[in-house]
Amino acid sequence: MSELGTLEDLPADYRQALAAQNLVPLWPSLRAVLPHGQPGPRTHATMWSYESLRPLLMQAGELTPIEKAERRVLVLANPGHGLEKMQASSSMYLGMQLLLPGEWAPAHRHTPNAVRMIVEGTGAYTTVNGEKCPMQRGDLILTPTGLWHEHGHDGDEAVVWLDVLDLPLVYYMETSYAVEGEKQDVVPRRGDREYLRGGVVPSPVFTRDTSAYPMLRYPWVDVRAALEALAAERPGGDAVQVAYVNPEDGSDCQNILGFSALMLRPGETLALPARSPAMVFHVIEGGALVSADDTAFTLAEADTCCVPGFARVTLKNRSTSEPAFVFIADESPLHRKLGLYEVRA
Ligand code: 1HN
Repeated sequence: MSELGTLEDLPADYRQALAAQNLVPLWPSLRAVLPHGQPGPRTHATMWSYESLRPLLMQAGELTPIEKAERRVLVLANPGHGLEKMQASSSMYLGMQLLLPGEWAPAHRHTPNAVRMIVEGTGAYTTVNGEKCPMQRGDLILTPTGLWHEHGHDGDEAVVWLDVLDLPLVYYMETSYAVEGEKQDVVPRRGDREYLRGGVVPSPVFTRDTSAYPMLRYPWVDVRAALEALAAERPGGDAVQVAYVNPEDGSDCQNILGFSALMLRPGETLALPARSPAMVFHVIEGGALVSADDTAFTLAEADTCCVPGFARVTLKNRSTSEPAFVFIADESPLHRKLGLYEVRA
């Protein structure tokens, strides 16, 4: 690999003449945009402790009424991108959202896709295109691109959830915007009940749901039961992981980001192949050690971390007696669609 000329090699008047015509020489920056062998990610392996951030989130509840926030969120920002960019990775946004009893976060819809992973509390709900989705710890609720959504709270304790959006990508593409709406009328429909069992879908065929998002809520009780059943079926050493999919056709449940849940058996260590998409890990139950290349994090329940693409990731259950359950978000649907998906042995 030969050394390329730098900007400083060029005479100042030449550089000025280029800039005056909005021209830039490629060669001083060629290696930066095309590093050899593998990308140089801006995404740093970063961890957010729930125990540490929770008091600040509760303080936001005292400092900022919901009317002044619309969405009361502390963004989990990756310092590698600069905190002001509000991104966890190139394409993933993460935030911890607080809704207090009686509060209402008004209806809107927007181009970025969102999901919510419920972290604590009961009594809150999200209404998505008229379907009222109750929030329980560990549930995953989709609010895909273009669907109306609002959050309400009929209970008596603080409710917190993790928002995962593809906002950084959609914003980068200059396609990010929202539309405000009126309070939605609730329709009598529960996709989570209709699609409760894998292998069978509502029949007859002519009443099948042809919408792009037939299932909006994935209850944790069911996902956890699926993982337990898989663990009982599979020999140790096989990863116990389920993907959140569209139950009608088995495709990724959203277009850009992928979601899955993983069970680590007591004492289990899992080495993941290095893959091009960045990943987010959030502990639903138990505790896990996450290492990514030369960084390691000790995650307790409700902790979250992200790791850059191409990192060598190992997950380890911290307990030798209890299983650990981890929610995973990644950029793999996006990479696959763009033909950029890579796995390295
Ligand atoms: C949004 O609509 C929600 O609806 C949460 O709860 C976080 C972050 C950026 C843009 C839109 C919500 C968001 C968001």
